[in-house]
Amino acid sequence: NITTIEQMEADNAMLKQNACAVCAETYDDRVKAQSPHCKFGEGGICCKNCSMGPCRITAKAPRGICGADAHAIAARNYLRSVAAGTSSHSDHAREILHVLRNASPEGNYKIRDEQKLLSLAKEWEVPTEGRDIYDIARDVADIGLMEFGKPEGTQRFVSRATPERQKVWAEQGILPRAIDREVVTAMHMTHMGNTADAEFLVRQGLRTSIANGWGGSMLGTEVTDILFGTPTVRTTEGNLGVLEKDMVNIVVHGHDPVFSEMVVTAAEVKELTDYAKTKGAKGINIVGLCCTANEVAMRHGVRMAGNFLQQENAILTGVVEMMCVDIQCIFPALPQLAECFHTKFVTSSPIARIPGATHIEFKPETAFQQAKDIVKMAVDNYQNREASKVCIPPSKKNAVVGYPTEQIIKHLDGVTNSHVDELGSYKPAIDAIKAGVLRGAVAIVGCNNPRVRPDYSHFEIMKELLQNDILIVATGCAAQVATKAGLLNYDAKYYCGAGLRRVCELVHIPPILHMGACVDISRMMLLATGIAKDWGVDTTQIPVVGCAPEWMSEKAVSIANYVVSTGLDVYLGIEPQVSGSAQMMELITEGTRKITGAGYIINTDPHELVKNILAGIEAKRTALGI
Ligand code: BF8
Ligand code: SF4
Repeated sequence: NITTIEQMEADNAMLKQNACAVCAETYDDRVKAQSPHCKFGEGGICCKNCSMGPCRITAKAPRGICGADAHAIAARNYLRSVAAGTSSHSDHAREILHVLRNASPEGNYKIRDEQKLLSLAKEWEVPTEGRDIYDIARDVADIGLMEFGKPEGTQRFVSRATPERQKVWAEQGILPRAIDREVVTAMHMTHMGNTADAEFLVRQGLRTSIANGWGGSMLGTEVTDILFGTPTVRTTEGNLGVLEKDMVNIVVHGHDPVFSEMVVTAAEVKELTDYAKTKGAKGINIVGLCCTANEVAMRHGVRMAGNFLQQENAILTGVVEMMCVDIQCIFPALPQLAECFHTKFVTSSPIARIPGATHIEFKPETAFQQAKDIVKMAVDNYQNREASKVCIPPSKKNAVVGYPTEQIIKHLDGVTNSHVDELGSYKPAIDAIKAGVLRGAVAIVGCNNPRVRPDYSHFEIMKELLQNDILIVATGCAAQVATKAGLLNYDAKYYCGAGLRRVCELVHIPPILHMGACVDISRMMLLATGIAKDWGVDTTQIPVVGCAPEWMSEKAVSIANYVVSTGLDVYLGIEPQVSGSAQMMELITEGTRKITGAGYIINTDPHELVKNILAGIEAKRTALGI
């Protein structure tokens, strides 16, 4: 029994009424106000990189004042998106590396996965013998931080890719140097008067993106696991129904677990839960939104209130005592909306300051005390809730989450005949693909987006792929669509084709594996790489592809580029903003194939996109002779 898209939309409509009742504006009002969208922006052919402009390309004016044409302008804008996306994931990782560097047994942050730290230390040749774990952590953090600005060499994690991939990157001149170097080079290349040849801008986009996927994001994932524990399989719930009528509800929203982990810990302090009871509440209910939800669900089973386009809806329930946010994907509209209710809106990072918010700058040295103060503030706000404004949609679903590569391998080991086969390999999955029981796998990732019917594309694509015996791995807001639908369940096997169902039963997994937040798409790159290595081929040969049905952010542009760089095709349900240049459309769909062996396939109709995906997977199978 899955929640249909119509049910989800009925919940939204109910909350919209709540918004109207308090005269609050929501994103759909602003979509109307912004429609129709600017055609120049949509096509990527508006340039304001210098003050001779802005210049817009038309049939009458095919060049900007400096002479840049549509191709140069669209490519420069596109590369700037990749640079911004790479910066976001990488700066997030850098913050966490600083926390690791200062971790101590007496401090607020400790090391929860020593094994993972030791294996990274080994990979980076940091001495471990007889050393204190925190000294090792400091050395590892220092090396990690050097990945951002080292004067020579390439990203260390590149050595984790298949040998064929490393060769491609080297031969094509897209091996990423220091992370900051690639971002700065991208900004430099796009400054007025530099590169105007679209192909070279696209190449730098690939290189900058690898500095994300095989640099910043991978560092972020590794260090988050070291500090907060590598996720394990656990059960939780998702959708707005996880908000509780008689509890103090705190929503943690954003991406950086350094903040949310501490809030989750503080909410468990007895003194505070007792305090909540003195205020008439049954307890404290922490729930997550966006990627923060994925992070805390995978490590603590904290329930997930929803994805990107539900951030306003959470406040519209009227039962959120506090929404506290860290970085990325936070609507600047939220403080104003919170004012229509009793909700306190708290920002915590200098990276994301929003007018109207209460700003409490979160510092690792004082983190626990600050988190306790924040939770207390929420508890104190419980008495201000207005009964007449309360409206919680009942919808919620059980979800099984927490499948990093370590857990996938563990499950596969469970079905391996350990007398004959080696443990710790993807071989059972490869055998199932070779036998055709599984046709392949698709990584479904990314946001939801009001440019299309929100969540619908995800939902349709997921259902159809499952029916066609395609295993799905999911992260980010896409994973939360699966959660809301009820597809992250063992029972979801009933929506699968016979082959996939058998695999789910044998390995004891749901047909959609929740691999985490968007930084954790790095885990997906390691998964594809592990499969390719155990198969004895390159990543570009295996029947595994990426799909972002409703992507919206610059992070997503960077991700799509590094997935393509890794040799995996990316199926997009939203068109990148380069359509004003035929050359750019050709470069992103076909041109990159000559560089990395992969490219985009774009189709805004989800049913057509599924057909494209299935054809792509079958073509890979045929090429492999299976
Ligand atoms: O990094 S999927 S809306 S929350 S950008 Fe944002 Fe998109 Fe959601 Fe996470 Ni990813
Ligand atoms: Fe116009 Fe060229 Fe300046 Fe862009 S860089 S605004 S195209 S003159």
